[in-house]
Amino acid sequence: MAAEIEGQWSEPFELSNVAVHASLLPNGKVLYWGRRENPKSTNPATLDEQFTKAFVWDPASKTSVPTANEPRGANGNQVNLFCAGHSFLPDGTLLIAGGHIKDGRGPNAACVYDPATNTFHPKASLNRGRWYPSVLTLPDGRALVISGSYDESYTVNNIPQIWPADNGAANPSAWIEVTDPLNQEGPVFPLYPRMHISPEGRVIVVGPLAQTWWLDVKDPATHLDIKSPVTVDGASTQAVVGTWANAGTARQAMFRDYCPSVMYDTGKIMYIGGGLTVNDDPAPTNEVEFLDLNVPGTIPQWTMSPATNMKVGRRQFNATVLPDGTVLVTGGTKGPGFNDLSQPVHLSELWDPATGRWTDMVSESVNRCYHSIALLLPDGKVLSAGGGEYFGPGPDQCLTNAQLFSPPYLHKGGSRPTIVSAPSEIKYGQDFAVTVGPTDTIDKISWVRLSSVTHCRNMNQSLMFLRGFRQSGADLEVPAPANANLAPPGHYMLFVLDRRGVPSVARIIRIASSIASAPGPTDEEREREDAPPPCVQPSLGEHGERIMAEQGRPPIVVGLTPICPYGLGPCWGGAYDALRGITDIEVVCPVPNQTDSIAFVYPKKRDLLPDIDVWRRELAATVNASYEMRGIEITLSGTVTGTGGRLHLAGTSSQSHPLCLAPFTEASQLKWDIKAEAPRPISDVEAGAYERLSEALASRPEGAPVQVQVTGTLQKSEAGEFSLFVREFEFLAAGGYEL
Ligand SMILES: [Cu+2]
Repeated sequence: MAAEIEGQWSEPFELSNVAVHASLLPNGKVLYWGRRENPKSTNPATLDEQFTKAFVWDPASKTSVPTANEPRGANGNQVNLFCAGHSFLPDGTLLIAGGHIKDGRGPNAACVYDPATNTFHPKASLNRGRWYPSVLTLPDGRALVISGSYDESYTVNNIPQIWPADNGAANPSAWIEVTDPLNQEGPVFPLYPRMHISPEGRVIVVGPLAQTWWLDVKDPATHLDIKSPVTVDGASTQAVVGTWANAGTARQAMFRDYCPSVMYDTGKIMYIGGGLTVNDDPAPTNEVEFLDLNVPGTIPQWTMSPATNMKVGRRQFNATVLPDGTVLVTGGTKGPGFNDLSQPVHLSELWDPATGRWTDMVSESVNRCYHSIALLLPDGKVLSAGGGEYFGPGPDQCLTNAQLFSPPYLHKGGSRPTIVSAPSEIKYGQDFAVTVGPTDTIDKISWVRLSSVTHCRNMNQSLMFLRGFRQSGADLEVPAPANANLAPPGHYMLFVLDRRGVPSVARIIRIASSIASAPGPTDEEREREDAPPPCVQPSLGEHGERIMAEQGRPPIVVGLTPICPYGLGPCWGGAYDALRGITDIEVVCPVPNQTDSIAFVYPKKRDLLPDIDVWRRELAATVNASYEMRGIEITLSGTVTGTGGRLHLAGTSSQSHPLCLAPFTEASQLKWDIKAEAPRPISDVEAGAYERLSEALASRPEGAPVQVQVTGTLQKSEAGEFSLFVREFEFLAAGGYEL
């Protein structure tokens, strides 16, 4: 078929590394970096190198040059920016937060890349490390960083931060704390949250969680930061910034990870594919959900329909908004599991907002799955690159190549409209003059933010149309975006399109901000940076300890296996949300045990015998097949009796008849080794617990009840009978016979 209908891919060509991270710079070139210096190395130690070799690719010459220096943190140490988050600041520098020490353990470093000098510069350190954080540029030109994990248990850094603190503050280079969402009944956000700015200036978090959340940073009346008081150590009160609110809408396709969300027009968001579906063959979805934030006075609701679904379900893919407002998806895998390279999707699809339908584009020649990128270039083509660079695939799947997609609009014949002149900088709410080619009739003008993309997540992508322009001959009078909520300050591509939808080559234009970029730390500040700044709010780990102490009762332990290969820690946000949605559960400890892949919950009713079938169903209702519930361990108190050679537990409040007890075996072990995909070995003490209890019962004086607290795995037979596989027990003195 003709390229006019289905576009065209260039031949693959080589970059200087695997483009896991890529950003379109204000100079029209592309900054990119991978995981390590030699992506073809088979030495696993190289996966954790502690430096970054970044490159700048020039679309004109198709060549890459290294950056002039390598990034460092405020303490002067080199930093690996693999797994960082990044977004452009108003001055065109790229703010980069976090990175990689080990899988799960991000550094607390932050830096900027300055395209004018091709150099990295350190900025003040973050509160804790961040591996897989998201960064979003706010309407006031500051940057918000959320999530990312800080240790090898993948504990999420749940305290977001904003940089710089305040343009007028004494130490403008400092980060400030944003309210921990857990303090306002919010979630533990999963890694790389999907976020956008709404037309009225709020932050909206649309995924991967099903539930949508708002963050208000500024008071709309005063335009000052909202200060939320936080009680520290039960006594003094300090203020942190921002207020979280449940948006009152959830995506109907529920928890969907490793997929993109796109703001494809003012206040219009689409959340595309991802996650896994619930059926016998869990595969990523082809569903696409839409949220329109433009209707004032109503609570926006997600919608979806079979008519607007992609042809192919996929995850680990990219979505790129094109100058005509269409959205291109490229790459990904359609197989079950985290990143099934045996079922890659090479077909590209293009979504048209006018019809709501997807059209098949030509297929790319190579896999673009986990750790791939795609971004829009000023010439209207899309750069698709990368993939690989994690434990698992061989060097042949660590892809240093790239391909360029020319959308159908570049194959319509005739000439493209041209921008002859345009200002390099404009101001909010003011018209600006653009000169186009003498025969160009302009139908639309689009304003596309420069991409900054990694892990299916383009943190800096948005498109709006500059509507209401006037053309007189070759002269256009174009209204600038009315305010910074619609287009945060910084650099954008201006495209003019003719009636056929053919775009010009873009001009990159800056829209001014009232805020200047803050300077980096002074030498004196740098010396203090070895210790991260103290946090006002507790870490996730501290939260967990407090909740367990407050409860003062044994938790129910839930064995959960995530589909993601790194374990429960990095996939915890979705599980936490889903466990909170289970009817029987009152409280979920916000920290899981990464080592044994278990979570801790507290039921509404004491002595509850959870029905695991119900719990599994209710879990899947929120997170689809993203986690498997392996089993449940409970702790019950009661009287042990022996009938027919078997022990029973009686007298617990929730049971009408005694519960069968049984010996603990490896089959009933909940603790799970995710790497070995097997239960952890059980100890002799655990294996002998039932026997010891039985002996105790035999040795008791005639008629004396044995009061015990029993902990073990609960199993439900097909007939609906419960058994408890005794892992440990403790004698209770009260009311019974003390052994
Ligand atoms: Cu990664």
